[in-house]
Amino acid sequence: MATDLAPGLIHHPGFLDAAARLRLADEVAASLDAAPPFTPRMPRTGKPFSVRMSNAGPLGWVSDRDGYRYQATHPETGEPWPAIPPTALAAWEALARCCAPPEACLINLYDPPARMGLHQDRDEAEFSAPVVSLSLGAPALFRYGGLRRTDPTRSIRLRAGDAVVIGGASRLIFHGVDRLYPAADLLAEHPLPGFLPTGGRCNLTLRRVNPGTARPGEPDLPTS
Ligand code: MD3
Ligand code: FE
Repeated sequence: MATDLAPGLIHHPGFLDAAARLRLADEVAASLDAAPPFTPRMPRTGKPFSVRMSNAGPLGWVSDRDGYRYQATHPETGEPWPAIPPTALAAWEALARCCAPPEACLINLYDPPARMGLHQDRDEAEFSAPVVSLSLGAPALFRYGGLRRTDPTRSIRLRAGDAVVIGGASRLIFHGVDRLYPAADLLAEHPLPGFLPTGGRCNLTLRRVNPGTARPGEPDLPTS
């Protein structure tokens, strides 16, 4: 069922079944009620992203003129982020095979023609833990390459319910989202009441930000 796309980069097509996708969509809707989507901006230039974002968990990823960073509060409401959705937490437990609970769950909202340019995820202080990605809504063309921006790239389609685990030798590869595809099955792929327009996509990434404890079963280290 799972496919190794590259060393450390594992695709689990249909990891979440239809019931789990609906449950996660409801949990994300509740999370976004508490922490409304915001439009991130590029450091220095202030150019807005086409993807809207929110977060759940002790820390959230934000970007504005001052730069990229993780912080404990919503950039507009000043409130702490809500708890990570239970269905996403269960996916981390099943797939991450790692150290400590995730500290951040970044919620990306794609409303066509939103896209995400080729980038590395390197704002974390912990690269030994994997990133776990979950997709809902419309399919997307995901592109990934190597450790250098100019390395050759490959593309795969990510569909609703797919999980991707990004760890090991792939943790710092360049990747992005080139485009969305029309959802073939709105009932199965668009259980996103209220928080995305028809044809939209939602991606959750679960991350460690700070080093956790080395030994399993021990309480996690403080994050601040
Ligand atoms: C490869 N999100 O939030 S998920 C991101 O579909 C991000 O919204 C994309 O890239 C999305 O940073 C892709 C798959 C993914 C996530 C994190 C990675 C691939 C990755 C980190 C390192 C390498
Ligand atoms: Fe990324």
